[in-house]
Amino acid sequence: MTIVLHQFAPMFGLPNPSPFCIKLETYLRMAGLAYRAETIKGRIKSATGKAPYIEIDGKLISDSGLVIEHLERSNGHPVDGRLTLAERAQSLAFQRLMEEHLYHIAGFARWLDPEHPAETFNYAQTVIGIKGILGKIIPKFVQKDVKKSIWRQGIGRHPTETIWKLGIDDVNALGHWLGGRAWCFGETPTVLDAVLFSFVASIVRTPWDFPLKAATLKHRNLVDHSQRMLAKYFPELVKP
Ligand SMILES: N[C@@H](CCC(=O)N[C@@H](CS)C(=O)NCC(=O)O)C(=O)O
Repeated sequence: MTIVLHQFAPMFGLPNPSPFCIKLETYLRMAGLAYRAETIKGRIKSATGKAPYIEIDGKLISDSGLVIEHLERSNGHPVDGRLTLAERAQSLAFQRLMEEHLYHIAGFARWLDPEHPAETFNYAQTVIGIKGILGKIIPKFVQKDVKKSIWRQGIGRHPTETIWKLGIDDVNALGHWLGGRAWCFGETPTVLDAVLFSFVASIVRTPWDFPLKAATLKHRNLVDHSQRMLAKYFPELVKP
């Protein structure tokens, strides 16, 4: 069984600019599953048109959560198997908070932060990876598209300070919930640790300042947790 993980190229000293890609690659390392990572170039070939996706036994599976569910089931639940039903419920609720809510505010910071037009344009240009004249036009279109999707979701209809507040509320909830624990549940990291790491690291490693980042940095426990996860699962990215 060979797993091929299709994801974007690394950025900001992190395994990936996408929290969903960081989550899945972290999971593969947690579960000790051998895989080969391939960088997506051009159109995303998954059924959903989104990344990450994996290729396994000639089959494509997309959506980080569904991929993890599949791999947990086929490998004897190596990562989340020990969680109680109540812990699984908490894990799912916090994953949804980050992936379906905080994601849009973190995306607003990366693609649209009104205080950082040059940095966000640069980010778009780098992620899209198109050079020359098209590299000046296409990032603008993609930024407009991100704006439209955050608007459709509803968060994008608020004034900027309300958008930041909504994300800060999420991060405060995460920080207070983790408290002084090293990991989300018990003695070893689980899938929720992978998701928490992917979001906290994505926010604090974005190399410009915005209110959501400042609020996240105030939660020393969240920052330390993401450093512990990076050191444990991506030691090659930790500077000596
Ligand atoms: N629920 C999906 C979300 C994946 C997702 O939104 N990926 C983004 C990158 S962070 C993407 O591929 N966007 C490209 C697009 O929408 O065209 C998962 O967990 O994999």
